Amino acid sequence: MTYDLTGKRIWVAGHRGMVGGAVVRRLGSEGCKVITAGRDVVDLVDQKAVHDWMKATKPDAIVLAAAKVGGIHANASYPVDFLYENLMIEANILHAAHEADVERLLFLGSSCIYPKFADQPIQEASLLTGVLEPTNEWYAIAKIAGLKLVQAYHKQHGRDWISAMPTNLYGPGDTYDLATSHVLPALLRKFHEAKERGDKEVVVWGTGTPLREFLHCDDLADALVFLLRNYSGNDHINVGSGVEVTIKELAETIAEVVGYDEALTWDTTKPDGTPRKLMDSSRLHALGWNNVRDLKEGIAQTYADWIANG
Ligand code: GFB
Repeated sequence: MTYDLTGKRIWVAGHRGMVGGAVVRRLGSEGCKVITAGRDVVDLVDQKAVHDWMKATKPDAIVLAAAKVGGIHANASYPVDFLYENLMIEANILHAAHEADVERLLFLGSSCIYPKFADQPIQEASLLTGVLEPTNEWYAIAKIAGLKLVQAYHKQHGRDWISAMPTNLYGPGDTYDLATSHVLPALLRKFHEAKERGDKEVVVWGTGTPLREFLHCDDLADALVFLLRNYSGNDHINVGSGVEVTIKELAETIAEVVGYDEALTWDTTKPDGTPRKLMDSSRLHALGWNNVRDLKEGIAQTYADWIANG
């Protein structure tokens, strides 16, 4: 299938987030009209507000990038926020989109939907074959419910809606608050501030042994636009980079980019989370997309952006 985006009115839900912002940038060159609405215009947790706004706006397509997201500590500390808010956002938007007859919708999940000990690289078929990683099971359950709801609308109502499951993301517009952020922005900030202050050590969480796969949000946005245009199917699609590093390697690369050359110490009282989550993105590659930037280059671009724009 080819869904022509030209002239389409596309709502990017969550445009103030890192992923939504990247999708808005990417759609800028597609000849479509991008619609955005801040929380002051429509509160996505409020069913009636979403319903009324959707009925009045009637987008042709939606990229559902709105979500309550955060790093390992935030996920483990605020289970209600991660489960409740994400369930409400996705249920409200999907149901209102059905009632407004939205023709295309792309829902975004996360690689943490897969079992903690899934075979690696993780195939789409691993979903629901084992127990989840406890630090983020609340978020994972919400995202699994979201992708199942997309499948349910597809199955029961023939909706041409799809889901993509990205790996760990980074890039411009990320959260740099150390209590809630993911590892990559946290370490950029920690090393940058240590360098500025002349500190002799930086404390990094966990053992440094977990493996993570990282993808730049602008590469993700490119893949999402590709899927919106070219993929129509009931199965969700993994979107990874194939670029896997240990947290120790990541920390060393970030220290190098920032120019911090003092000691790293490991706080093993902090959780490691899942030991490894490398996605198998061969289905995406077979569809025709494989366009990932080098990790160190992406980190350097992200660092420069943060210094320039905060
Ligand atoms: O990025 P992160 O918070 O998310 O942590 P997850 C990745 C790894 O980096 C963990 C370690 O092993 C952390 O212990 N780490 C080291 C740090 N130093 C730091 C630090 O200063 N801050 C943070 N945040 N981590 C999240 C899930 O898991 O991944 C979400 O909780 C979501 O649900 C997201 O799926 C993509 O990869 O462990």
